[in-house]
Amino acid sequence: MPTTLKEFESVWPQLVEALADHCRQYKLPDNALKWFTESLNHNTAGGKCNRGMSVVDTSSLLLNRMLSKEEYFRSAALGWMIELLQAFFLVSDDIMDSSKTRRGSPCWYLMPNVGMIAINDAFMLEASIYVLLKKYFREDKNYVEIMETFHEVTFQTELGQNCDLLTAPEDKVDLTNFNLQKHSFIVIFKTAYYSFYLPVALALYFCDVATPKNLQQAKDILIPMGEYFQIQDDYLDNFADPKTLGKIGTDIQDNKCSWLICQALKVASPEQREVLDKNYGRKDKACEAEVKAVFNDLKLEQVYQEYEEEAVGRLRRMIAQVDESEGLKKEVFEEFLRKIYKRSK
Ligand code: DMA
Ligand code: MG
Ligand code: MG
Ligand code: MG
Repeated sequence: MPTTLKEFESVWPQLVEALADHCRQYKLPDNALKWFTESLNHNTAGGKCNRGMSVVDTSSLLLNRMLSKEEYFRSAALGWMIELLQAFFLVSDDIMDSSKTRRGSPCWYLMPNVGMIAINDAFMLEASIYVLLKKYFREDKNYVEIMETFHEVTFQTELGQNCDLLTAPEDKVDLTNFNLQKHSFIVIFKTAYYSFYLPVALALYFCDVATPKNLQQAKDILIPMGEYFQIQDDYLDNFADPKTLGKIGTDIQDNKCSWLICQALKVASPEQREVLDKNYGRKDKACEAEVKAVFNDLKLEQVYQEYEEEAVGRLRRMIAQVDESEGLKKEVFEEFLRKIYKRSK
């Protein structure tokens, strides 16, 4: 039985308490302690927790049994460390993307009295990972491997964010810079490693069954799956209801090399191309509406649905071919795919 959000969330207050205790040993002033716990709660809790919960579920599948109370806590703690990493990325991403809302609330940097303190809060969310990792995994034989995995995946994500921002200059719109190959690199690095590969890699280490071969097998499926997930994110940025999605799309105004613009460029007529050239990447609602109209005329919603069926078919065939002799299970991947197929948020 997969874990429930409720059960997973029940671990969180203990981790906040552990982090608060860590600060108390420094005699951190009360107002700073309160600020930190508010940032932890606002930015880390309240999401779907798919990444975090999948550490628990993958561990249970790999061990082929229910987890003991202690195993549940420790695997969930690892899961929450991914959620902290995600919180760190999202707080910074929303500043860099000038986003307005996240999980149905104002972005952290737009909350009363926060502003650019959010930058330091993001750093503290990241640093919290290593405080918790040391507290709960210092004696684990895979402590260093787990820590190195967090470090490497963090660097990969930052490379992806860097390419995402460099292909989206605010002052120079040049759609000839965009293509699906660049898009693929950006999304694999900014999203797939930390969202898909990391939870399974951590579960393999947690269960002490990681080998170079099964880590590679996991990567071979989870990276394309993460690419599909970010293409969904790009699609939802334009086509989802912000109320359901919990965030207002910014990709058109931000001049992003999104999957939708890459598709549009492949099929636009010269007239449509002119509209895109004139209106994409402008910080202006009316320009954004012009671009959205072209996206609709090009039936990108349908193009996306065809892509989704093709991508999911390909992923299912890859999963069917997984060699389970190295300890991995097809179910691990099936479960990931089940959670994201046709998602609306
Ligand atoms: C997401 O890119 C990547 C990271 C590392 C947060 P994005 O800006 O498309 O995400 P969102 O749509 O959630 O702002
Ligand atoms: Mg963003
Ligand atoms: Mg971004
Ligand atoms: Mg997005």
